[in-house]
Amino acid sequence: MNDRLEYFRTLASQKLPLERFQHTLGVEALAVELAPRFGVKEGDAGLAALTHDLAKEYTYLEQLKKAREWNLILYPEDMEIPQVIHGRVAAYMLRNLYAIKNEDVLNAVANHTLGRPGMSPLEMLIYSADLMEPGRNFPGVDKLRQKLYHDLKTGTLACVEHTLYYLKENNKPIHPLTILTYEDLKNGKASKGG
Ligand code: DGI
Ligand code: FE
Ligand code: FE
Repeated sequence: MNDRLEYFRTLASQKLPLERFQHTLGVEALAVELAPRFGVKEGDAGLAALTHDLAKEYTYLEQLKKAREWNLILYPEDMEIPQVIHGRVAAYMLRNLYAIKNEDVLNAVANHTLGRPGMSPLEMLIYSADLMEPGRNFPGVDKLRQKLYHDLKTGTLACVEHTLYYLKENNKPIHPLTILTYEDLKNGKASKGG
């Protein structure tokens, strides 16, 4: 397992620009630190964190081309907001090119940008750690961190609320999955929540 983590850490360092690689290490550190608190295996948290942004080595055009080829387009908005599909592209590659079989890890990678209704603890952990890893620095990030340390589901809901607020403030289109994720967490229906 450690060999595998080392393999994907090296892969990320080779494929991603330095800043994106450092972000990846930040997500790994936070996700692995918090994993035991939420009953998540540290190895799964580390693997999902290290691989979540691997498809960012490709341009949006390349990501869209792969997503179309691999039937990963689920909503018309996926084409209109191309920055949201790199998780699904990475998960497809991890499954088919890198032989990762852990469905929970693959789901955590695929859904790290938009979430989905019924996220597992690992999916919520990666979604949240992505937004608040130590390298992230925006107003309110410490409050989000406090909430996540206290409770996985509340912390994840706060992350979705932050994203919705940011998107509305900046007049950005909101992806339907962002809304579905928000409503699901708000209604407390997330499966196996922390
Ligand atoms: O890949 P990262 O930069 O680490 O973070 P991410 O995968 O969570 O998000 C990638 C981008 O997607 C980020 O700029 C926020 C954006 N995003 C997430 N949800 C939505 C969204 N953009 C729009 N327009 N609508 C959404 O619902
Ligand atoms: Fe991402
Ligand atoms: Fe990320």
